[in-house]
Amino acid sequence: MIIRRKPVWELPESSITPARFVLGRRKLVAGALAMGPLSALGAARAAHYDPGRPITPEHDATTYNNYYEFSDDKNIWQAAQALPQAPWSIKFDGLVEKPQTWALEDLLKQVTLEDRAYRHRCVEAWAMTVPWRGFPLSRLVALARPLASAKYVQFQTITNNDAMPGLANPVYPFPYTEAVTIEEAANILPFIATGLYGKPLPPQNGGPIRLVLPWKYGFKSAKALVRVSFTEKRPETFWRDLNPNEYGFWANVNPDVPHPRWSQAHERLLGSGEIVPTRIYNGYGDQVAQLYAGLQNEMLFR
Ligand SMILES: Nc1nc2c(c(=O)[nH]1)N[C@H]1C(S)=C(S)[C@@H](COP(=O)(O)O)O[C@H]1N2
Ligand SMILES: [Mo]
Repeated sequence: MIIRRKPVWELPESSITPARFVLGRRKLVAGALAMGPLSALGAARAAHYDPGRPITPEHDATTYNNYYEFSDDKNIWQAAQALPQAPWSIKFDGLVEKPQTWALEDLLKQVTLEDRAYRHRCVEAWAMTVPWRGFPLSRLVALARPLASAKYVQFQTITNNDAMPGLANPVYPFPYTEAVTIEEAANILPFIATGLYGKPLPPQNGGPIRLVLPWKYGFKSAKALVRVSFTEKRPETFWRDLNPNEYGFWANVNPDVPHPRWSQAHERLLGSGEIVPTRIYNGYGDQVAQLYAGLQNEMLFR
């Protein structure tokens, strides 16, 4: 039996399904919040949802990072401080009504920030639970105004050769890109983060703006976004380009589908070091499993 549970972060607007990316959604959300008991709390609602695990200590989440533009080492947080966080702009292009480039501060005037604590599961079998601040990806897509022909949303990371020494490594197909389907982008879970632990998103975690897809392996959550493109064809993505046998397009978390070189059954929590069982869709199946109905012939879990 499938029991429908409340979305994991228990915000009132989560009952609104953004089936269409319309700008009116912002008003709807504002209206729903105004009626709800949390309206006065604004962006400081972190306590109102329960990721079901302790929040990872901030020190661990901000000093143990994957960011190959800097290095394939986890210890990049100091080097990442060299990446200028402003001025920052984001380009929307491809199958859109009109290509646009937004200054980040102008884009942020168009959104309502909220806090969401999400579990994050790296494909390497470590995990963290962090309080992001940001806004739904569906809102960003609405601002980009895609055409009806757009089937995929592609995300591209900055390439700053002065600040990012890892870009010189010819092994990797930079720029780092990732993508989701337009249906995935319309789901309530995907998030665009601009903050972490109530602070601006630090450069090592993808500041000033990144993607967060909590039901997928962490590599899908591209950092330091400078371009969002809409396409009809499935775009190539960084890790899949590097090794399509090990890293696919869908990359949904599943403990029963091992990586070719290791098990995905368990994960190690940053901070405590505790080893806990991994859950299908990283425990977010109630929100996202229906996105994959009829796609069982695809490599959904790698
Ligand atoms: N641009 C870019 N984005 C990236 C990566 C990267 O190397 N470059 N690594 C990914 C991987 S593998 C993970 S697990 C997460 C790590 O995010 P964190 O460092 O904030 O924990 O970022 C993802 N986004
Ligand atoms: Mo990862």
